[in-house]
Amino acid sequence: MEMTLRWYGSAFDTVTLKQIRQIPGVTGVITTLYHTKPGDVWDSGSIRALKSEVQASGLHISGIESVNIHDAIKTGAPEREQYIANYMETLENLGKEDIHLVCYNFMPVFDWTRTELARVRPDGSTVLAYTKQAVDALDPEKMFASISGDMNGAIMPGWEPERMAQVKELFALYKGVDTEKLFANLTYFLEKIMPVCDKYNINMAIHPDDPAWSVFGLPRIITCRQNILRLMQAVDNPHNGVTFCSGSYGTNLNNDLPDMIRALKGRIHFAHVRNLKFHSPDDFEEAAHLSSDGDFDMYEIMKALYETGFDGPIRPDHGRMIWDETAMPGYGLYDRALGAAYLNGLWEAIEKNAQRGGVSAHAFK
Ligand SMILES: [Mn+2]
Repeated sequence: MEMTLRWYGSAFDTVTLKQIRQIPGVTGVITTLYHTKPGDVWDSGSIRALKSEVQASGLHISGIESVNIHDAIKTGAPEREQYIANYMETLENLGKEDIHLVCYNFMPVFDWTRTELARVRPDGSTVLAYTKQAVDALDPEKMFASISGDMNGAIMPGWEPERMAQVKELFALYKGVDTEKLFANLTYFLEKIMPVCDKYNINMAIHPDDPAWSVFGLPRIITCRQNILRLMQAVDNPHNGVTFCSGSYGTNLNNDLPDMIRALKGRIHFAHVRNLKFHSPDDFEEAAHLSSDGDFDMYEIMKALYETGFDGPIRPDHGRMIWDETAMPGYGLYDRALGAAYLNGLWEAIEKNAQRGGVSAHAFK
């Protein structure tokens, strides 16, 4: 396990590499070329520049989140061949720069969906939140406008204004695409790119849909144990793997998170670990990482990762906005740093307990 933090690049992120370097136990960043659009080829020069900037800070690039997938690939349009070729070129350029992990998602139109970006919690912190009632009452074309005022000036991943300006057209593109078609388009894409992944040892790590159910009538497929295992079997190559995101799979209370981790043994290449607090199955908010602040048993999640031999990058996920920080919602420094320290503490305890065969520490004195 390597503890990392997501970083959007110096042109976009309020958090600096120097600050990340000073979080104890964090040795890498998960980053991206944030200015690129889905379908663009990432050139070697830009990848190299990003890599040297990160290395100059004493950190390294542990993986990419994300190389986004063009809608032609998701909808299975004829132009997908060109966009798959572009994607393969990007993977090749990343592989040549010794980058071996790519997180991506396969959600139509909207990436993650939240109905509030700054819900106030009892301690005065603010968090992202979701209520089904608010989604049901909302015209999807107005989704962006309804939350954009709370973005603190940031461009949020998957919610780029130019993309949202075309929301109507995007919905039209997905008209004939049901869950089976979407699944077939995903396996088609993965089968095409696996040879490049094999050649450069690149682990593809699909991020779950967030929330883990259909919104606005759009198909969603990466939502539960059954579906993700089906994908692992459909393209049965270890480079076809998973980003295990507890906060996304966890939106559906039917998902048993430690059980899913065990079922995905060997295929989890990247982990996002965070906690949620539910007020009802249709109303949840993002809590602090601590088990006691939300509804997940974070110890059991980390223990399942440890026991299945997980050795990839892990990162605290969305944090609360605390201590008067102004940053992209979910991506401030302070609460993610607290999350990293907490997850590192859990890991140390689990690891030492296992290495000592469960014998209490005083036996070694
Ligand atoms: Mn996540």
